[in-house]
Amino acid sequence: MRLIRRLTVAFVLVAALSQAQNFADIKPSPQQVEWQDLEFGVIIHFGTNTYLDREWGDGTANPQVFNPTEFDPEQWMRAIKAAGAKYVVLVAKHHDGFCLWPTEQTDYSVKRSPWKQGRGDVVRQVSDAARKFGLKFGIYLSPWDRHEPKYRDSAAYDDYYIAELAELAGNYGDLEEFWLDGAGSAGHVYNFSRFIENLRMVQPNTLVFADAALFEYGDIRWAGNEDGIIPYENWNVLDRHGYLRWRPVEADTPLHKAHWFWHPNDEATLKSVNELISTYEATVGRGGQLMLGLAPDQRGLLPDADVKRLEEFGVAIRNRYSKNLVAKAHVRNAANEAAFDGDSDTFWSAPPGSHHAIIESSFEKPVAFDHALTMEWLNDGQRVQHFRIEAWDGSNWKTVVEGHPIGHKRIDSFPAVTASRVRLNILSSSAEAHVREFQLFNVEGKP
Ligand code: FUL
Repeated sequence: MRLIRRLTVAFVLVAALSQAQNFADIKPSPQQVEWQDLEFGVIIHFGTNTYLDREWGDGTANPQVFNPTEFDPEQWMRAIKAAGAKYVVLVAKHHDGFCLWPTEQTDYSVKRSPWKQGRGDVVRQVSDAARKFGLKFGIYLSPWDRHEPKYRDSAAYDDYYIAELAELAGNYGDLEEFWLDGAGSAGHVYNFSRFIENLRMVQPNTLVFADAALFEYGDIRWAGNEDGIIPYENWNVLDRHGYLRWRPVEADTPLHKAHWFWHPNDEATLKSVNELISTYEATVGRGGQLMLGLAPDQRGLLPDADVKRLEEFGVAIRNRYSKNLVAKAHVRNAANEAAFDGDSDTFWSAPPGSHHAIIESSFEKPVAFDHALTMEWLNDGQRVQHFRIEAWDGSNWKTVVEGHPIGHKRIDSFPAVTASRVRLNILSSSAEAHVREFQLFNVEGKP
């Protein structure tokens, strides 16, 4: 009898453990939910490369070249805020191995530079400035290190990297994001699990960014290119050889085409406002995060032209998406209001257990619109799997947009449509849909 009971318990356990995961059951962590709401961050590259017209330093640069004359990270933060970004990731060490903080692990750092007679700490000043401006702060610490002799010995280098990481994770406050970059590392064996276990000991809430192939347990994945575009339908759950994980995407791209670091006479590579708007719409507008690369110059300031462009970009995005016709003019309908109120902190739920639902927004007078913005409440998983935005032409519902994922945010553009009834038709959802926002805009100003 006892044996049978034991066997039954064992069977139930094995059955539970071997149950296949289902995409629809995977949910984000609270930290991922918070991070996805940030939508737009920047990554800052500054170091010996800035002084040597280089992108990838070979690790031989003399630390004496690092000598910013007007270093002022608050100037950076003002421009970052004006652009509308919400978090800042600083490259504390790039592939050349030069450390921007006075680490105890090597001499190859700001300690050997003439800047502040070797007593400066870029990481300290940048993290302080970010927080002063209400921006979250994170770190990039390049695994590939072209200077450190220990790099040739995997185990010794793991210890070195972990010691560097312990300094950064322990001394600069909460880290929103930790960037693991795979560039240059092909063939090198790292103990990534140990890196992250050590990080998590002191920073349990940090989200780890990594290329899906580099570190399988990362919290955020790479978009797969540096062009500022998510070129596919974007779902948050990723299948990695048999296990599923909520892993939202971050798309990194520099403000200057193909340049992460500052270079002399580089004005021509500065992206135009229109290019930045397209980038925004192809990243944030496709449910991902935009990570824009910024590069202070040899003074330690963002160049004036970059500051101006960041401001122009921020103004352009605010102008495009501040006049939401739905919240402004639709006829109030208490049942669906949470999706139409312009407030992304509220959300509308379809009836429990439903797999299909429609919410309609109507207007006293017809409105013209050429962009739609939809947001799904993802805390309980990504549920919408097929939807249409439809406009009433007087006798029929005409499809304006048809798509599959909505996700965190989705921006669709189309030739202007004029209608007094518009609806979000959720054709299929894995469980009842949750809609944070349904918004319409007339961006081009055409009737
Ligand atoms: C890449 C690096 O190789 C680039 O230099 C830059 O740091 C970019 C953000 O990541 O992999």
